[in-house]
Formats: sequence, structure tokens, C-alpha cells
Amino acid sequence: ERKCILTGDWQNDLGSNMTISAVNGAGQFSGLYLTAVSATEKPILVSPLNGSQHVDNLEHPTFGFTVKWSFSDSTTVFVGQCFTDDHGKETLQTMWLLRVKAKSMDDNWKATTVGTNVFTRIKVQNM
Ligand code: B9F
Repeated sequence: ERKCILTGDWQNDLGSNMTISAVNGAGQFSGLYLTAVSATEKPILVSPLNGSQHVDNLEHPTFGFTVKWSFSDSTTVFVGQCFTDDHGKETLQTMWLLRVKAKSMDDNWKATTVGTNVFTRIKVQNM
């Protein structure tokens, strides 16, 4: 079965896009994330991501990355696994935790939300 290296352009079920630049030999990578949703009046900005994937066994590797939102005080971490189907189509099955900044520790209990996202590889045309 085909190997899965995360380098490239991906889009999730919400329409968010991310670009992961080269994965190094240790499996570490960085990239850019553009969320399609934000639930805030503030304009959405491209935000940096940093993570790592297993490269010792490239069949269905697990990975994790952090997005530090450029336009808010919040942070999202994603964990997931890359699967390749019989036609070579890759999907990233992920879960995320979104931490918003609580005004005080009394609000800590409601500061983290959880969800799932599925990413598929996209072709980005050169301009
Ligand atoms: O909208 C989030 C945010 C946090 C505080 C003000 C704005 C930042 C963007 C999060 C995007 C999430 C989704 N996009 C995606 O691709 S990360 C997980 C999902 N997957 C709105 C107001 C308060 C909290 C959220 Fe905020």
C-alpha cells in the first residue's frame, strides 16, 4: 500500500485549507492553516501550524499538529492518522481540541471544545 507523507495541500469537511511544507527526517513539519469558519467578527487570517508524524512506518502513520490562530487568543491541536484506500486516495482522519482564552479560572471548565475533521488532498493550481 502507498506511503503517506503529509507534505502538500489539504482541505477538510468544513472547507478549511492547509498547506504542509516538507516533512524532515525526524517527521517534524510546519505549515499554514486557513480556516473556513471562525464564529467571530474578526477577519480570518492564515495561521501557522507545527507538528510531527511517524516516519518509521509510513503505512497509515499517526501525527499531531498545533495551530496557533493569528487572529485570536485561541489554539487548536489536531491528532490523526493518514489512510490510503485501494485507489491511492489519502484521507486524514483527525480529532481536534480548541482552547479559547478563559477570562478567569472560573471559566476554565468551558474553555475547551472537541470535534472531528476529515481532510483530503487537493490540487492547487499554480498562478
Ligand atoms: O474561531 C476560533 C476562535 C477562537 C476564539 C475566537 C475565534 C478560531 C478558529 C477555529 C477554527 C476551528 C475549526 N476550523 C477547522 O478547520 S479549529 C477546529 C475546526 N476545524 C469562536 C468564538 C469563540 C470560539 C470559537 Fe473563537
